[in-house]
Amino acid sequence: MKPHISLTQFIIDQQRSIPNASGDFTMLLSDIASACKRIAHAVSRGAMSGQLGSAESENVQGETQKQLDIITNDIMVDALEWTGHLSGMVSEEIDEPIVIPEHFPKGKYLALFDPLDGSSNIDINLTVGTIFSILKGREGCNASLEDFLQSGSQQVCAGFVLYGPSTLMILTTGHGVNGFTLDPDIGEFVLTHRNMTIPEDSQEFAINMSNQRFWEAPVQRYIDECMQGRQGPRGKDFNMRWVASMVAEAYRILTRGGIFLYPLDQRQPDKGGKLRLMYEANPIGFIIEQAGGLCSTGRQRILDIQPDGIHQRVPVILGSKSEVERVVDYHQQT
Ligand code: P6P
Repeated sequence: MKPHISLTQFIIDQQRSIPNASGDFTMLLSDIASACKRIAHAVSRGAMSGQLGSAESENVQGETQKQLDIITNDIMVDALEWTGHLSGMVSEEIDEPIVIPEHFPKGKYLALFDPLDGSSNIDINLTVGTIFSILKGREGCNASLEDFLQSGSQQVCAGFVLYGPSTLMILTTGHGVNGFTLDPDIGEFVLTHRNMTIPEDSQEFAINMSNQRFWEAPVQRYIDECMQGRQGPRGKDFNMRWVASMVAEAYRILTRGGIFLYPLDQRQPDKGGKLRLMYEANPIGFIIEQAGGLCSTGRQRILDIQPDGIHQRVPVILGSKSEVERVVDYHQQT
């Protein structure tokens, strides 16, 4: 049987169709893949590593950090800062943009990442992941804060790596969505999911129901109708999932459709929601759109948002096109 195509071969094949491509992007993706292999190893060690549990510290989000939040952040920074492909980085775990050390060359790209999304699941051995977004920067100089404040539609690449029963990278460079499984026997990500597309219709929703009393009316209406099932206006029964790991929800939706909602919470409307725009909603939204789905705040396409901060939060409604369109329509009716 012909061996699977490796991630590197896949990206180089794409690079060959781009006139005057320097190869920088190919090398940057290879560096990210190497970092994620290291993270997969660290995560797989589980209790044997002695690195589970809280780090007794808080991140910029005011969330208690897990030891592995910090360890995986350091793996990403250590793997990417020296490569000469980046002029700066943003991490969920670090307040300010990460400056490329003086003695390293500054490249043409910017990397933004959540090094361990869903880390509240790490102590209970459920799927977590790394989310990354690549923007164009200014080659040769350290990135300013403003350099990062680009809308999601400016992304040149977005991906996430799932650390689950298998380690799987889901990637888009704006030409569809492909999945690469880490083959532990050879230490390579290999192409296993070509041209992933999301079913337009679905009967599965994902939302944290414990926040129901704080949702706005359009979301209340949508979920209420799903809960009424075939006796209600939708005329069909729905199923519900909630993993509390956005990467796991996104992958499930890529494979069988569905809708994921983390809506505005009326307790803190100015906070914009829980999920972060730059390194959660934008990269996952780019992937979902490239697979034929939609990603909205309910009022606006996520990838159109002009950010005003690197840790800005937004409401997120994403997944199967017809379901997201329905929620957006309900917002327009209010
Ligand atoms: P809750 C993980 O912390 C995360 O950022 C997303 O991955 C996930 O969808 C959400 O928060 C879970 O939030 O409030 O259900 O714990």
